[in-house]
Amino acid sequence: MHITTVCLHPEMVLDAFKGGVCGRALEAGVASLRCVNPRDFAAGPHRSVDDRPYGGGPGMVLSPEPLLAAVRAARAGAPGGAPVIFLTPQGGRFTQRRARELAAGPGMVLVAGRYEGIDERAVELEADEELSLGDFVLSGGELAACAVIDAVVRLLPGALGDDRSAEEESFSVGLLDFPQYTRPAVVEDREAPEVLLSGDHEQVRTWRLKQSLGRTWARRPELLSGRDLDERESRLLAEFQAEYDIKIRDAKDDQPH
Ligand code: 9D3
Repeated sequence: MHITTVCLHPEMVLDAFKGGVCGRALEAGVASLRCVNPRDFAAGPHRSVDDRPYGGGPGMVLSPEPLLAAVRAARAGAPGGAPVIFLTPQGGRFTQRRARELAAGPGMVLVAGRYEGIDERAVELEADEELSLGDFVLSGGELAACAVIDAVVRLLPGALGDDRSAEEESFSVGLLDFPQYTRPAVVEDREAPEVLLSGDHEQVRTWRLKQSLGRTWARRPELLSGRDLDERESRLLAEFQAEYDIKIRDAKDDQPH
């Protein structure tokens, strides 16, 4: 996979992948990562890449010409069919589904903004798509580009993280993770769940599915609305809900009246 970022702080992106699963995948040649800096395409003695917003207001706006030149250089070096994606707060939400789609393609050009934003004409002329990470404010698109790269590269064949069994994945798609435990068996009077130490793999699988269903119901109920539960899943969730009810009652009993 051929990945190019267009950004004013290439070191932010390159340094983010010096280690870890994705860093190793890049070293192994599973994907390539290059950066194109609009400043290298800026004219004038100051190589300026930003200017004051037309209409007034705070901050600066990324100028269209150096950005367009950088994006076009990046596009020219990318495989045909690699989408040019602008990371902006106005974009559609980046999802695991989009990560899987991108991982199945030949590459991507990720354009990160800075300042108050990007001149809209550059977006209109070159963006195939706009993506956002969510409703919070970053100080630039570089970290958003890093998040997209990380989510995509770990899915590529040959990257560690692509080795999760299909069975394990299908078991819990769309659900929150079950809780994890490791040694020691007791921490400050809190025991690891007995079933996990039992060695009964079928019971462990069932307990984990129940926890995933229960936590999703308790914390992210909207994830269950788009999902049909089979008979076994419904029973496990009902068990979780009954136990959850008892826990809430017990917690209330412990409160001073
Ligand atoms: C939404 C805030 N904007 C109006 C006050 C100003 C502004 C702040 C920060 C405009 C751009 C940015 C930089 N953010 C990104 O480039 C960005 C981003 C984000 O801030 N949150 C979630 N996803 C993304 S993707 C790119």
